[in-house]
Amino acid sequence: MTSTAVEANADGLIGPTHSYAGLSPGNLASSLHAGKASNPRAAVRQGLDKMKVLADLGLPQFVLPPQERPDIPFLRSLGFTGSDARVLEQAWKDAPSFAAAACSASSMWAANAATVTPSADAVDGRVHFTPANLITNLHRSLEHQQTKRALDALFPDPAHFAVHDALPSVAHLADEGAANHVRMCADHGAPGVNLLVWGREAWEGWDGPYPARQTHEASQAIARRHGATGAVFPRQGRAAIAGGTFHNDVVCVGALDTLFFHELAFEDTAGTLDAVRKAAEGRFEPIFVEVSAADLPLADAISSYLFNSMLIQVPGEDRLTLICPTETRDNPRSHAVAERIAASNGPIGRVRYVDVRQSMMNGGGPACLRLRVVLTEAELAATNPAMRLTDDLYVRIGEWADRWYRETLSPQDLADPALLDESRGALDALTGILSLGGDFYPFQRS
Ligand code: SUG
Repeated sequence: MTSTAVEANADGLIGPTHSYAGLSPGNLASSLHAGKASNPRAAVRQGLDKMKVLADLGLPQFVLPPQERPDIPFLRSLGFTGSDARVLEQAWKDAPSFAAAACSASSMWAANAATVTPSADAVDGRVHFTPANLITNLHRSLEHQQTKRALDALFPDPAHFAVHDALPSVAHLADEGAANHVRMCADHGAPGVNLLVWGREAWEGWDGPYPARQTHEASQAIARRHGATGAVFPRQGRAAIAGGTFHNDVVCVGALDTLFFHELAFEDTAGTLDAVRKAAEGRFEPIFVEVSAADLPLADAISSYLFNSMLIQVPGEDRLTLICPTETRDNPRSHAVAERIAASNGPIGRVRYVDVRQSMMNGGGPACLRLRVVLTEAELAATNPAMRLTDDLYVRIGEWADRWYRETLSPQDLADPALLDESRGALDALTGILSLGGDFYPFQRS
């Protein structure tokens, strides 16, 4: 059955502790910028401006609040005691790597918040969400419980939405969410083909230079628990992971009938395309836009994030728009590919560039910052309106950020107890702005 549906985006609002701590091996940008000073105020503004671009283009846009950082309950669970300031101080002294993880603003990358199955693809006719356990990286493994709380706030009605718990936090079920999921379809409300891309098998020995963050078994478990139809399970290219492709969305993006990807994205390209064609048979004819390594070496694809773009259908336009980071424009090879594709007669008709440089320095492009959620009219009406970006909310969040966020933050500043107070002050004020109630964050409940 086909219904009218739209693609909405929920973006992670960048938190006050945004920093470059070098926490993600295999994410080359994170390693390259480790130790540099960040600008949290510019970062949150860039993310917010990107949300506004999408809202102004006519796509429903939602805001997911940052998580409480530093994560004092996590540090307490490691045996640090005393006042919150003392817990932070001792943790930085005795266990600095854990302290750094506890300070990361990484929940901003909402593509990793969850895997989403739209109601058109779920046997029970509801929208399903599984928050990602993100167990490959310590700092990210701290996100999923609060992510569930945020998704529950945004999608409150169980008649329409099923927000599951994360998969068990074990290496066999390592899951990175929608960053490894591409949905293709004739139109958003029609049943789709869901590519759930994985990097390793749970029981295989993995000997790559960098971690493979998603297991085949995790992807299968998510499809199973969502009652998802039309699933195919391509393997990520081993060479892509070895070259720094820590998520499939670094080398691949899809929308509607179009899959745009780098030659090295899949281990078995022909087999993957064939599986997609078969799954789509009788419903739509997939269009594959493949970029060769000769035209764009993998290293350029990764540093410029051509594929970590948002591929969207602007209401009223026939062809798709690709929303790339400015790094794509600044890389001559990527820029040439992007412009050639837009100038061709293919499915992508326009390229736009957005500045999300602060996030990019940690390996997070425009597509990383958003979670796509296909919603029917009735489902859209059942979302929490207080979390939807309007012109008014855009202004209010901007003023809030100017009041609470620092303009410079070095990794050493993360140990500053004043930052703990500022972050909590900011989040407390934000719960008011987004009408999240007075017990949304752990510090509000203790
Ligand atoms: O998980 N970076 C994130 C970037 C996530 C990008 N998301 C997608 N591709 N969908 C990660 O590696 C770096 C944090 C630091 O080093 O301070 C970080 O977590």
